Amino acid sequence: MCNDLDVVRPTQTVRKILIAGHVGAGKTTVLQTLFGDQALTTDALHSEAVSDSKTTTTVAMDYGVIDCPVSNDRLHIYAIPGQERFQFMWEILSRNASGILLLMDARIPKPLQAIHLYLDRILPYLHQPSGVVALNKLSGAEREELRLPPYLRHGDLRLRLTTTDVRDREEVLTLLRLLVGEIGQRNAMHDEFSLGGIQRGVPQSPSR
Ligand SMILES: Nc1nc2c(ncn2[C@@H]2O[C@H](COP(=O)(O)OP(=O)(O)OP(=O)(O)O)[C@@H](O)[C@H]2O)c(=O)[nH]1
Ligand SMILES: [Mg+2]
Repeated sequence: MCNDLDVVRPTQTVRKILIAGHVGAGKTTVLQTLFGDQALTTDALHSEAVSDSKTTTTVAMDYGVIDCPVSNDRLHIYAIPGQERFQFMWEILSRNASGILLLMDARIPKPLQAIHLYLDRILPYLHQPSGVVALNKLSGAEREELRLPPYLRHGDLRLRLTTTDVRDREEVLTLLRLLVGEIGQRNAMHDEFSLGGIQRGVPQSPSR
C-alpha cells in the first residue's frame, strides 16, 4: 500500500491529513498500525500516569506517507500531540491540511460534547477542512448497539461520524477512505459553485 513512494504519479493528488484528539485517543496508534516500526514518531515518557497503561506521549508529531490506490491520492499524515503544553505544534502542523481525522475516546463522559469543544479549539487553525470524527475504545457489542447518525454538524461544518478501533489496519484504511471521500465531495461542491459563478457572469480576471 505504501510502496514506490519516491515517484509521484502524474495524475496523483497529494494531500495533507491531520490526525487530532485528546491524550491517549489513539493518534500515534494510527501511524503505528499503518507503518509499524517505520512509523516516524516523537513519543517521550509521560510525566504523569495516563489510562490504558500508556507511558509515553507525543511531544512534536507523528508522520507517515501512504498511497491510496483506489482514489489515486497520496496522503501525508501528521498526528498532533494531545497534551496542552505542545499546542504550539497544532498551528504549525495544521497549515494547508485538507482534512482532519478526529479520534475521540467514547468512554469519557459526554464524548459528543467533548468533540464539539475540541473542534472549537482546533478549527481556527484549519481552512474549511473536510473531516471524519471517529469514536474508539468501544467493545464490539457496544459498537453494534450504538446508533450514530452518519454526520455530525458543527456550525457550518458537516463531519462524517463513525466508530473505529485504530489498532486494526483495515479500520484505519476505512477511515482514510472516508476522509478522502469527504474531501472529494467538498472539492466537487466547490467546483460546482465556482462554475455557477462563471455561468452567472461573475467577473473573471482578464486572461493573459
Ligand atoms: N481498547 C482500545 N484501546 C485502544 C483503541 N485505540 C487505541 N487504543 C490504545 O490506546 C492507546 C493510545 O495511545 P496513543 O496512540 O499513543 O495515543 P495518542 O492519541 O497518540 O496520545 P498523545 O500522543 O499522548 O496525545 C494505546 O495504548 C492503544 O493501544 C481502541 O479502539 N480500543
Ligand atoms: Mg501520540
